[in-house]
Amino acid sequence: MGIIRVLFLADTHLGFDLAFRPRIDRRRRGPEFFANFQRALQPALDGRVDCVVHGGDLLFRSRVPARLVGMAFEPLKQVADCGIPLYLVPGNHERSAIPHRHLGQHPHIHIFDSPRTFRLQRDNFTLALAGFPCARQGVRRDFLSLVTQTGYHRVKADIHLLCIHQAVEGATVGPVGYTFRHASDVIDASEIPPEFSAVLAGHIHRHQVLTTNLHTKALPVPVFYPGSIERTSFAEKNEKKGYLILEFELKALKGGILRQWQFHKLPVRPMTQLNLHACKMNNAELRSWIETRLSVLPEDSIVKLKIYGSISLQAMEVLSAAALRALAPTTMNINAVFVDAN
Ligand SMILES: [Mn+2]
Repeated sequence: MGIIRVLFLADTHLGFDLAFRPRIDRRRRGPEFFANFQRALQPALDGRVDCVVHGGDLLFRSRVPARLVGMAFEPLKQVADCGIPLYLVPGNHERSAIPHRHLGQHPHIHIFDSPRTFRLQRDNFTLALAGFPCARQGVRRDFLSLVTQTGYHRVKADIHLLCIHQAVEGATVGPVGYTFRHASDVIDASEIPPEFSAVLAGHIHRHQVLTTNLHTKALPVPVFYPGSIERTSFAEKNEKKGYLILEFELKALKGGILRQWQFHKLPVRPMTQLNLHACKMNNAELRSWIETRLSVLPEDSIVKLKIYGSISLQAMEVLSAAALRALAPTTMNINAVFVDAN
């Protein structure tokens, strides 16, 4: 009967390191987020999917200039102009509501501004997308009530999807793989109603697919996290980044099933952390230590310089933000963190 393709991206954090009136001249990471955003939407612009879901955190924070919101909606409107509907879940960084909402006004852009279900009707299939804006407190307690409020059970469709911006138990983050478990802000995965074919979730920045609960028992519904489109912190420094395309197959009698899915990688810049024990070094030694370490890194690296020990005022001639920028190639980003500063 046919295939339905859904492009799913999330956590674009547009506005991250983007200065409209920069006071200092340095490489900004902001344009890289926009570039990956555009790349992720390309399959939709090429007409290779039936709809796009954005899992939330479109923007990097809630108080933003209207200009940024306009820039963020621009590529989404290009997609919508092709007749491909777009569904957006407001995330926690949007404080669960999209700022300057009117800038995203478009007949094919649909925002889960409250628990609701959107219906996508095509010649040979009906897709129902249920969702609710990020619940910032007590989602474990309220999950089933929020899902019921979407009214999904009253919508007849071949495929039902649940779109959220939350942590689901079993999801992992960080360099040592911290696992979300039983906290009040974590969804109990066994509560997901089996009528859904998949959960499309934003919020967790590491790409992952949850298919079992914490006791390795199969989940009623798989939970898909595409992850963020760029690395937003050093906790993500080893993570690949990208977006998902999910394919659902329509069967004549049984409705739809998830047929396959694919993670599509996006380019990211290398991230490196350097640990500097600075207290016994004079300025010449500090400078030479940093120059030597930077010289072996890829030129477009994002570098965190972690500095241990107490730092003399004099050493700041080498370790100030401006001095470090002068030591690094202009293609790098370098930031110092003073571990023992008081
Ligand atoms: Mn996020």
